[in-house]
Parts: sequence; structure tokens; C-alpha cells
Amino acid sequence: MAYKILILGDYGVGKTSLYNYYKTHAPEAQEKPALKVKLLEITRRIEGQDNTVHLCDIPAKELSIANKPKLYQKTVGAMILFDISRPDTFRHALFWIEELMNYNGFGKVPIALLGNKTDIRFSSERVLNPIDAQQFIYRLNRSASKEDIESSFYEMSTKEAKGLLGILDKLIKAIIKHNVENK
Ligand SMILES: Nc1nc2c(ncn2[C@@H]2O[C@H](COP(=O)(O)OP(=O)(O)O)[C@@H](O)[C@H]2O)c(=O)[nH]1
Ligand SMILES: [Mg+2]
Repeated sequence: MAYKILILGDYGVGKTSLYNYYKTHAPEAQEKPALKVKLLEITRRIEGQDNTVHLCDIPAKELSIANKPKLYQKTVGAMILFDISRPDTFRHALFWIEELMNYNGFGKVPIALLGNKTDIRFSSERVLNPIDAQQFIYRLNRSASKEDIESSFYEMSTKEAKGLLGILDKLIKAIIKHNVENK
């Protein structure tokens, strides 16, 4: 049994870059054949227990409305990316989260909201204020019908690639805590 985690977000925010980071840097990560998605099997040891996750990156051409229910089905957690230099991608994060929770069959699940491309923070003009994203997650956690859903916000850069395994582990912890069974 593996936890299915989707990487979602607008085009160009860095989803595939993040997937590729885990593919090369998560110990013993293995890419597995899968229909319509790129699927990476990763095992992380957390509090003495091995947890296997299936991290999925969806190629843009597969993300049609018709495919979405099947793609989102049984997803127990997600990494939702936006690009901190493109505020529209942050606004759309709300859309990705809603859509996932409508289709996954479990309703609300923990997410890691990820503001990517911090390396261009100082070279780009239209940078999103991280407070907005923090407030967004605060409200999302408070609105969870069950109190055990803990979503988090991080700023990160797939180019600098710091703390990315820690972000995955924290999400796995939240998923375990939420205790959704992925069958
Ligand atoms: N500066 C910068 N560029 C990034 C970062 N992550 C991804 N990119 C670039 O953004 C573009 C889109 O990345 P990609 O992973 O293909 O995005 P996707 O469409 O969400 O899968 C590529 O040119 C990447 O090299 C980052 O952290 N910093
Ligand atoms: Mg991609």
C-alpha cells in the first residue's frame, strides 16, 4: 500500500523539476510504469516506520477534464506549486486544491503549498508576498472539517534544492496523521 501524492499547479511553475529532484535525490527512488502519469516510488522512514509514496507528475497533455477524475482518484496528499514571480499561479493554487478535493474521493487531504523559484526573488519585480500564502493555509486548516488535517506552506527553489526531502517527509507525516487509507 502506497500513499498517492500528486504534484499540481499551473504550467511552468516547476512541477517536473521538483519530480526530477526527488527522482535523483531521494534514496532508492524508482520510476515505475504508469498510465498517463510519471510515477515515482519513494520509501521514507518516519518515526521508525517505512512509508511508501507514489509521487505523480502529470504531463500537461494528459490533464484533460475527461482524465481528471481518474488521475485524482485516491490521492491522499498533494504538493501544490506556484511561481512566486507570477501571482496568477498563486491564485490558481486555490483552484487546484478545490479540484483535487472534489475528485479524489476523500475530500480534504493534507497539502504542501509550495512557492517555487525563490532564487529569482530579487531579480523579479512582481513577487508574491508570502504572508498571503501563509494566511491562505491558515484559513484552509481552520476550514478543515476534521481538525487533523495539517497543510503547510513553504517557499523553495528547485534550483537551489534545499530542504525538499524535509518538505516531503512533513507531508507524509500529515498524511499519516490524517490517517486516510489508500486502497
Ligand atoms: N529560476 C528558477 N527556475 C525554475 C525553478 N524550478 C523550475 N524552474 C524553471 O521553470 C521552467 C518550468 O519548469 P517545469 O519543471 O517544466 O514546470 P512544470 O510545467 O510545472 O512541470 C523550466 O524552465 C525550469 O527550469 C526554480 O526553482 N527557479
Ligand atoms: Mg511538467
